[in-house]
Amino acid sequence: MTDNHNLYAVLAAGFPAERDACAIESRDADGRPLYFTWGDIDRATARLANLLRSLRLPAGSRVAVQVEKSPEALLLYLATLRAGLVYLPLNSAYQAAELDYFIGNARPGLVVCAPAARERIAPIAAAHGVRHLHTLGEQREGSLLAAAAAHDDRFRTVRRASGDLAAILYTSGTTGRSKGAMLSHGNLAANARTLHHYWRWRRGDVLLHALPIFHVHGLFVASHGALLSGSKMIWQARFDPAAVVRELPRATVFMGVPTMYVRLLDHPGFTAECAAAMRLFISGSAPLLPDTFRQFEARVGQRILERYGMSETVMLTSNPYDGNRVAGTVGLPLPGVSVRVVGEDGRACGMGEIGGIEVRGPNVFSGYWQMPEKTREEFTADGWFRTGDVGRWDANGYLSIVGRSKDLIISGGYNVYPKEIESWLDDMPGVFESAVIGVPHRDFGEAVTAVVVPQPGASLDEAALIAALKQKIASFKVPKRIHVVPELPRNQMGKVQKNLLRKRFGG
Ligand code: MLC
Ligand code: AMP
Repeated sequence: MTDNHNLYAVLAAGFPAERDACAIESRDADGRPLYFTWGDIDRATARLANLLRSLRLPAGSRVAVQVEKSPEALLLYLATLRAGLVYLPLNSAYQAAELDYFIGNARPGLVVCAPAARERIAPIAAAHGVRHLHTLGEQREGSLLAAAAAHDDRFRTVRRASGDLAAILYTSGTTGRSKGAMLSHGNLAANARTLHHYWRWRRGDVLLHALPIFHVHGLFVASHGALLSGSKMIWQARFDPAAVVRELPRATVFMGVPTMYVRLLDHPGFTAECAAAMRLFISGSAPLLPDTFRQFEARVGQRILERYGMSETVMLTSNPYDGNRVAGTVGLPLPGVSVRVVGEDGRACGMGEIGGIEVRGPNVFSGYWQMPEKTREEFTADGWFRTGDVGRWDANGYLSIVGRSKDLIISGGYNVYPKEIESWLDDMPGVFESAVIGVPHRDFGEAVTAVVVPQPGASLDEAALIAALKQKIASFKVPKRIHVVPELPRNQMGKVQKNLLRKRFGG
């Protein structure tokens, strides 16, 4: 046990004594294996942390990172923790306008981007007064590692208090722009320790890591689990069902979003035999359809463990490790996490009643970056965080998520905020107004779909609108279909009736 609350120190306490054992196994561009030992993690993060220290950034400075997934990207995250700075991961699909907002809002001291994006990002960073810019490519290229190589490979991990900020994760609200959820070293450590026990992480586990590392799921839940238990990760830069099937016989734990399970089940090589060494498949970030749960059990002979969480809170509930894993539920509150379901009258709901899910615990974030009012709005007077999800308890105390009070679409595990897409569409020439909805989709769970009304006399072309949006925003946010209609259905209050649009265009 360490008395330094720096999350890196907490994780490193779990590293094995055999420093030459493999911690991360990945592949280079030609498919040749690359191995990183626990000693390599210590030395590489020390070099990077020394480089960060040499920049003399003020305490609490943000390090904004938009790079493709690589072992070095994970090392940069760990080094940022080690140096006592604040990590700010950005989805690699974000485009200039999106980056301009995040960088302008967070005002990082350092931006790290892909070498190919340097020209595009440098002016944005400069416009917001960012003093330092480095590049990091998928194959170790770029200025960051070159600069770090000149630094000492020993570093005393900076002391941090439990409440000190470790990371900011941007997540959108129902109105307005994205908000940066501020997570402390203590928030992340509490959740990592809880999941370590709850999911029975053990030495000798092998995590097959195929998730992106710019969101909670891949960066925290998956990586922290393996690091804290001193377990090896097989690192895949992107999710490819064939590559997962190839490596699964050597793995014991896999985490994925429901889309990944749907795609694995579509792969003929995904069989009980190839999963024979696996002890745990975990799903989260979006609802796992009971049908997928059942197909998976029939094929593999194991039940997927579904859990529930969010950027502001990390993990909240989980189906049990040993007990019954129930399709269509997200299980029980994790130890130390309090969850209540609250009706419109403000009273706690009993079994079977539907209400808003509110949570409290050491894992819950302290607020949104520089948005005290938004923070106040999302917490109740007695300190519970309103998740914006709507749920129901069953007779055994399992929680089901039955909807969302926030207008949010979850597509393949990525959140898309209709309001944001509507404002981009409304700015397009010839568009009078728009409504964006999620419709059921076999692969992505929900597909972003837009319904637009042309300005009088204008004619709109679906393909041209989609192509124009792709120039502006991350392509996972771009509607898969855009329907042109003469007018949007409205209720007496003038509010667009999205339920009618979902009925009409959801089929
Ligand atoms: C990719 N595309 C998507 C998409 N992902 N479209 C809608 N929804 C998505 N999720 C689009 C691309 O824009 C591109 O469009 C085309 O599909 C192919 O892109 P790709 O990069 O080849 O896609 P692919 O690798 O197949 O990605 C699918 C995926 C990925 C499921 C592997 O979406 C993914 O990794 N999802 C996981 C997200 C995640 O980690 N969420 C955790 C959030 S944390 P085009 O038109 O350009 O060809 C959280 C808290 C919690 O929610 O509880 O965990
Ligand atoms: P994010 O803001 O990206 O962290 O996404 C968090 C949201 O994902 C939650 O508020 C839920 O709406 C959703 N979510 C996460 N896990 C699950 C799950 N197992 N089932 C249903 N929704 C989930």
